[in-house]
Amino acid sequence: MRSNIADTSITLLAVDNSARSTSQIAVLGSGRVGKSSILQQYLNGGFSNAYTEPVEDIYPKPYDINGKRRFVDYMDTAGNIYFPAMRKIYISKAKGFVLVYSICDSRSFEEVQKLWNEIKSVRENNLSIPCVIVGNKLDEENKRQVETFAALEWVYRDNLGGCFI
Ligand SMILES: Nc1nc2c(ncn2[C@@H]2O[C@H](COP(=O)(O)OP(=O)(O)OP(=O)(O)O)[C@@H](O)[C@H]2O)c(=O)[nH]1
Ligand SMILES: [Mg+2]
Repeated sequence: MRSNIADTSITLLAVDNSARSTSQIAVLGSGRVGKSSILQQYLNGGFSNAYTEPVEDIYPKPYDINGKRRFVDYMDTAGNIYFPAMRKIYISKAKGFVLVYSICDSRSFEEVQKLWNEIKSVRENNLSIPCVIVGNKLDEENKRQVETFAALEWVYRDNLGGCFI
């Protein structure tokens, strides 16, 4: 996971030639699939089993690229989107996406496909938008509802990057 999110960040910084020094990566997906946990693990190196209430939060992370300090704002979003208008803003503005589903929740897999379709319908040049699909809760194999093959087949067909964690 670590390398996939990091790769996404580097890619989007490399293509961002604007004067702004901040780019946004939106982490989207259904409620309780593990978006906040993944971000905490990536940014702080830790994981807690405690569930925290869904909040919309911004985590800036600095990167030194060619001697210049650039920031990536990781946007943690609420899965049970109470604010559809916020989702529309993320979808229209983010430079990159991490779309998360749980392998134990087939509806969450349908949701990431809907999200990607929405991104494609709103954004031009969507093939150049860095987007990583994450199948989370791999440790819950006994409750699996989404077959690895189904996810890989979709990711391959839609030219997306992916990982299972
Ligand atoms: N077994 C297992 N549990 C996980 C994993 N990742 C997260 N969880 C648990 O799943 C629950 C939900 O995780 P969150 O990270 O809060 O999920 P979220 O997607 O941010 O949820 P919302 O903020 O409601 O949208 C928590 O109890 C986590 O501890 C995982 O890989 N495996
Ligand atoms: Mg959360």
